[in-house]
Parts: sequence; C-alpha cells; structure tokens
Amino acid sequence: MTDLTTLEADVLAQVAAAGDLTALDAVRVAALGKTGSISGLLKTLGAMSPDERKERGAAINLLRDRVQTALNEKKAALESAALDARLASETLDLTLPAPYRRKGSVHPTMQVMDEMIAIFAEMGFAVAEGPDIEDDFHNFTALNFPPKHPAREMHDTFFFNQKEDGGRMLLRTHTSPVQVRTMVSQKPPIRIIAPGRTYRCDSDATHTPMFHQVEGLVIDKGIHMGHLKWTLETFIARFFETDAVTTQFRPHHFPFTEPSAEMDVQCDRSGGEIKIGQGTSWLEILGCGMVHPNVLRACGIDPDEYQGFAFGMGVDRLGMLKYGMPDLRDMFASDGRWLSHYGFSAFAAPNPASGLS
Ligand code: 2U9
Repeated sequence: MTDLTTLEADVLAQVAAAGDLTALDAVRVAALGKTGSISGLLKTLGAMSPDERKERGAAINLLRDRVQTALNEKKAALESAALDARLASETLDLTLPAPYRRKGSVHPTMQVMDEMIAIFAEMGFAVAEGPDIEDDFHNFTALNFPPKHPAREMHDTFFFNQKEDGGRMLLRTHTSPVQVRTMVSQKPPIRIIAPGRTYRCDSDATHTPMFHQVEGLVIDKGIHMGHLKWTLETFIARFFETDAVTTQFRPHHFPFTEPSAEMDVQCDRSGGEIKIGQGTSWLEILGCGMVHPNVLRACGIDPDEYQGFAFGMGVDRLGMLKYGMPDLRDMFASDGRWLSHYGFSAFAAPNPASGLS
C-alpha cells in the first residue's frame, strides 16, 4: 500500500500548491481524469483475483474520495479568495456625484403608481400600506383560500424557511393582506387603495417574480355592483385620459370575491399600438368583485350589516399598455438607456389638476 500512500501525499501536495483554478484543474485531470494516475490504478483492478480486488479496490476508492474532497475544498478556498480580491479592488465611492451625462428619471412604474393614487385620492380613497413579508393568515386563510388551493403551493409562492412553531412566512402574492389588516383594525365605512410590491414565482414577457399592484376596497352599508362599475369606469376614463370608455364584465373566479369578474375595455389594436375608447377589440384590464361573506367574517365584519367591493390591477402591466412598453422584464433590468427612454421627469409628478402625464 505504500505506493498509494506516496501517490496520495504527492497529489495532496499538488492540490495544496495550486495557486489558481486553472492549476487546480490541471491537478484534477492528472489524478482523476480519464488517463489520470488514480483512474489508471482503478483500471488495474480487472486483472486481479477477487480477494485482492476487494482489498485494493476499497483502498483506491478511499484514496479517490480523499483527493476529490481536497480538490473541492481547495476550489472553494480559491473561489472565495478570488471574490475577496475582486471586492477589495472594485471599490465604489458613493460620495462622488453621479456622472452628469446620466440624467435621473422617475421609473414608469412609479409614475403610473402616482397617477393611479392621484385619481383614487380625488375619488375619496385613502392609501393603506402593509408588510411585504406576510403570514399565511393574512395572505391566504382570511381571504377564503381553501387549504389545498394551488396558489399556496411552493411553485407559485416564495416561502421562507419553517419557523420553530411550524409556521412559514412568505412574500405576499398580492396586496390583499393590507385590506385584511385594515378591516381587522378599522370600523367601516372603509374606502382604501393598497399600492405596493407583490411576489410570485413566475418569469416571462408578461410576468416578473416581483411586480406591483394597486388593489382597492370599499366597505359600507348597501354597497353593490353598481358602485363597483361606476368607480372602475371612472378610474379607467381618467387613467387613459379619454371621455369614452366602454367596458365589459366577464364572470371569473377568485376565492375572496363572490360574484367575481374581470373587466375589459374596448380598444383599437389595428395601428400597432393600442387605443382605448374606440375600435373592435377588448383588453383585459383588471379583476374585481363583491367581497366574499367569509372574508368579511374572517376580518370581524358582519356580512348581514356591511357589504363591499374590491378590485385589483397590475401597475406594471397598465404602464406597458399606456406607454407602449413591449416586455415587462425590461422594467426591472436597470438598463440606463431604457430608463432614459421611458423615464419621466421628477418635476412632472401627476396630479389631477395639471394633467396626469
Ligand atoms: C380583500 C377582499 C377582496 C382584491 C381583488 C382582484 C380581484 C384581481 C389581479 C389583477 C391583476 C391581481 O395583479 S394581478 O394579477 N387581482 O383580479 N383582486 S378582486 O380583492 C380583495 C382583496 C382583499 C380583503
């Protein structure tokens, strides 16, 4: 076995001496590659007697495992040293002024969010906020999601590790928990919008893992679908800056509203860009419905006394439609060219008096 001991000492010394990842890989190939020294030893096993093979095979395999472990550890150490060196050399002086040629601008999502808040504020809605990290009760259970609903699954929701009490926190999948918190802590009448970031495991041209929503909630005595329809049509007309909006409601299903609907607006898609208020096409804009009695009860409100309507819309998606941006993923790529093209002046904050955009 002394040949194995010598070989191991030799290879381990080479691993220790490797100064960078290229040198380390050369050591790996020379020992464990197809024609490497340890691979060569394994090939000699075939010609041995069963007893000899059993003993020698086990020894060579152990040697190979120890060499592989040493290689892995050295690789991790070299990578970490390389990262440390990079971090030490790539410093950024945050006290320096920004380069004058890159003019700052307001991100389209924030512009659209401000536009929406301005319109709803004028209609008498207050802005409510809540945490991005939520618990199961506020994100799902209070909203009438059944225990096995697909939205609760790992592939749709970003969960944190399980806590000692067995519960798991999560990144809110919608801003609805803000309305739950508002209903639990305030007495009706309630008239709020909840703008903010939301998170779902999804990424393609129309979905990003983080996106923005504005949801709305009205709770009072005698609230019905007519109030919902007027509120949303008035909002859409102001948002798209047109007098004529024709809408249609398609029946839909959400656990938290009953009845539920998606609202489309009439539009013209013939000229390449979408024009609202004319044409023969329909564009899906938002989801809405009457708050489900189970949700009212879960939040401590008596459904026989109070009713409510709710709605939700994707801010980034509305921005794409209003300002003609083709791919949602570009919105969060932090590309300066895209931002200077689509960005807004910080001095043109939207308000209903001076116009929105
Ligand atoms: C409570 C009760 C009811 C909020 C609602 C929708 C319909 C909806 C989607 C639009 C596009 C999310 O960004 S999106 O994918 N939302 O369609 N949201 S009703 O209903 C609530 C919320 C809270 C307590």
